[in-house]
Amino acid sequence: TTFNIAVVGATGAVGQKIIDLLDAKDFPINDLKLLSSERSAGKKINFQNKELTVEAATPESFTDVDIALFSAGGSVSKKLAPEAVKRGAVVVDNTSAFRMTEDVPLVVPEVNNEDIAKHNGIIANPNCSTIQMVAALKPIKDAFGLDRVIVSTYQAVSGAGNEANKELEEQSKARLNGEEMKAELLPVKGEEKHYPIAFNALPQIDVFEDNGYTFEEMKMINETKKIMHAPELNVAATCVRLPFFTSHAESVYIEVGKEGLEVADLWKVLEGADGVVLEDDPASQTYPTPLSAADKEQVFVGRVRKDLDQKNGFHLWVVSDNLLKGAAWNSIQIAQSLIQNKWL
Ligand code: 11C
Repeated sequence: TTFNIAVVGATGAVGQKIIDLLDAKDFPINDLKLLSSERSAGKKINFQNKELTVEAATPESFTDVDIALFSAGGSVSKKLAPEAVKRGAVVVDNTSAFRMTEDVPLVVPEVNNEDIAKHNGIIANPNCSTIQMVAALKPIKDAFGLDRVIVSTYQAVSGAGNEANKELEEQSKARLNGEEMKAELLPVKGEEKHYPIAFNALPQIDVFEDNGYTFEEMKMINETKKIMHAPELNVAATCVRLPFFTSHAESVYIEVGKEGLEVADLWKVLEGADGVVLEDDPASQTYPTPLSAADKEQVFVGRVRKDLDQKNGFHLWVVSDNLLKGAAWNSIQIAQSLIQNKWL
């Protein structure tokens, strides 16, 4: 059996990766429809030796579509995802539009695949920095329990889209040429102030909430509890943007539900975990970095250490390609699961 697939946001950073993966994974496609905003409509994209024209997305675009993969921003999803569902499509939404909606499953297949079965037409793909963290924490939680998570992130500019990559490149060139760096986009498009990202670190990803946390930080907090079915879990996050293009890195402090564990106990469960690769050997300076994780689908974990004071505390370093496992690959995995389990 083959399926009619629509990609909404086909010209964006994530959309491009989704199209690449549909090809690389031999996704069972009957018809592929590439959709975008008016602005990008008309662009040509090659797919399996065919030149496809990107069309402006309208409600009617979803007639006869089986699976619609959305990554064109929250406002597009809010407007068009219900239209797609109305026309019989199942939506995998890569924006924050429906993640915390009660009857919308929020899924990382390695963590809560079975939640997909409960969908009512929309399945949400979590935020990139959340996905890689819960993929690493799930096997630990299953084996030992998990009481607390405190995470600090080191996030790539591509999380803010292709335009942010361009801004980093232009600022870097300007700085190296002794010219003034122009900051017009980061930390957040449309906010009052902008700061250079090149040669800098910005402790703001997305807008501030009333409680002093940014929306990115609140996404990590709320989404982690929902995906792990752990409303009682203590989670705190500090999200920081750094000047590299691909992969988010995270320093994660956890308190597990058991005392007396050793690093080797955590290594053991991480080694056998789905979608996780352990790269941890201080003696040979082995640990993942944003560059080493780029273009790979897995979540890489290193620097596992016991806290020196807290008996159930451990520290981990978690790195993954934010556009692949953090976005496109997780969406494709959800779509594959929908098909394999007959949950469409
Ligand atoms: C970033 N995590 O790195 C964001 C991008 O909610 O899907 C993903 C935004 C989202 O800027």
